Amino acid sequence: MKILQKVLDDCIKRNPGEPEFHQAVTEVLESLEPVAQKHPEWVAAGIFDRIIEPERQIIFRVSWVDDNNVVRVNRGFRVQYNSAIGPYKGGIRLHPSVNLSIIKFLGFEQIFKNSLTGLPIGGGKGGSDFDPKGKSEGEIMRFCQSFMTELYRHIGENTDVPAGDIGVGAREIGYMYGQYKRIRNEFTGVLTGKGIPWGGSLARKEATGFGLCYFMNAALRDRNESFEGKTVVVSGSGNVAIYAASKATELGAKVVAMSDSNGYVYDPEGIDLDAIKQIKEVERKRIKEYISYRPNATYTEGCKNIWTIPCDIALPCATQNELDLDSAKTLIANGCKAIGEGANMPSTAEAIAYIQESGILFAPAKAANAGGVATSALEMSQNSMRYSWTFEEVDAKLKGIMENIYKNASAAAKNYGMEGNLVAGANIAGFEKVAQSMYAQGVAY
Ligand code: NDP
Ligand code: 2IT
Repeated sequence: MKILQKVLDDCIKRNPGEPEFHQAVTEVLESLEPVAQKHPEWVAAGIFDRIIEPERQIIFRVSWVDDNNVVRVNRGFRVQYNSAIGPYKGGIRLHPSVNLSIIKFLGFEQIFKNSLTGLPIGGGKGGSDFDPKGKSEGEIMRFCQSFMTELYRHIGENTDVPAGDIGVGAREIGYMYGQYKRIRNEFTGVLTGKGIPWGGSLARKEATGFGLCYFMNAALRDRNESFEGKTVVVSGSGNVAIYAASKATELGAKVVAMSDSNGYVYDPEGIDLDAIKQIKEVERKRIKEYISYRPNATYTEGCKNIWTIPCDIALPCATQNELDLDSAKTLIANGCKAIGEGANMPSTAEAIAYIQESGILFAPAKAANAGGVATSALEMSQNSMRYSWTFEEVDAKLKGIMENIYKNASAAAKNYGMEGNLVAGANIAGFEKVAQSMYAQGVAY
């Protein structure tokens, strides 16, 4: 890197102790070096220095009372990263590992992902170190209400529109939406991932997983391949994983393994998704329960070794850095031909370098998992129109968006002489639109 090395060095120095954030920024700036060379006017306008700095970062106290009447305190975050092309948009994550580094890496990636969708949404992310595991329904509700009691003043349908992420699904969005409405006294599309009877979009729940498979299908088609007859391993068993597994199965593949943070199940006859949904969506239990539904399946404690199961296609759909160099080597040695990232930044930088060198298809998160936020933007459109589309209408739009993202990321890679490199292609295609917009809007003196 010639032009952008200093931008990266300064960023790392200025944001100490934020490894996930450094990882995300390093990857993006490395891919953008040829763009900086081609656009000296963007360098002169400080676009690169500005895009890595969040427009606004909000950190707040969330206090709530547990079932034993004990006062508990968590930390809430909302990073409003970039609003050049639309209101800040991105999920809220509830997980004990949440800290500023994680929210910033997610918010930063969201800028480019949202731009890739072709829809008018800026980038943002939020969350808390609250651990939903083992909490009662009442505790979840009181936490979500308290979280929104602070967050409401920073968001709005034209300002910042949060949604779900790890630990946040329709239940949590419901509690947050109720509290927003109570405080503001307005019924507005301020959150997405809402329940269908109160302004949610059909197919939003399925969108990230379905979108991942639509993206992979387009990329496989370009290589005269498809899901038909393939063996697939999906990590995670949450929202993204379940609907990725469902669409992969519908497209003719056999999903043989899924996981949670405790371990993984291997079912050589093909995962029974109704059983997974019952365990995870209805009962909110651990994946090891699966073996009581399927006697021929096995459960292994520890989630990392899921990548030792031979497969044609691997879809990491759990969390960041879940697929490291060793896992990448094992997958490829076992014959894996394609990896599609459903989670955000699930592969380490070393794993990505190895996978790309091997020449197999690698679909990066920013492009491949953009279907969730794209459908959130469709939910915003429907809310603005006070109207709703059918499942089939939303699903068809989602499919078109994912195919377009594949086309645009491939074209950008080719334009810059890196044909087939979807990491560079997605970063460049996502960046260009935001850069043009920031440039056009000028710098405030
Ligand atoms: P869920 O909370 O529904 O599911 C998360 C799954 O990942 C669970 O199986 C969980 O296991 C597992 N998991 C979470 N954290 C860890 C960890 N530290 N180590 C191992 N496993 C873990 O979340 P989603 O399915 O919504 O999100 C999954 C990924 O997809 C995340 O990276 C998220 O950012 C990304 N994503 C989500 C979108 C969405 O629309 N929801 C859109 C685009 C990306 P356990 O139950 O044991 O915690
Ligand atoms: O990472 C993501 O894109 C999401 N969690 C979805 C965000 C959204 O606003 O739907």
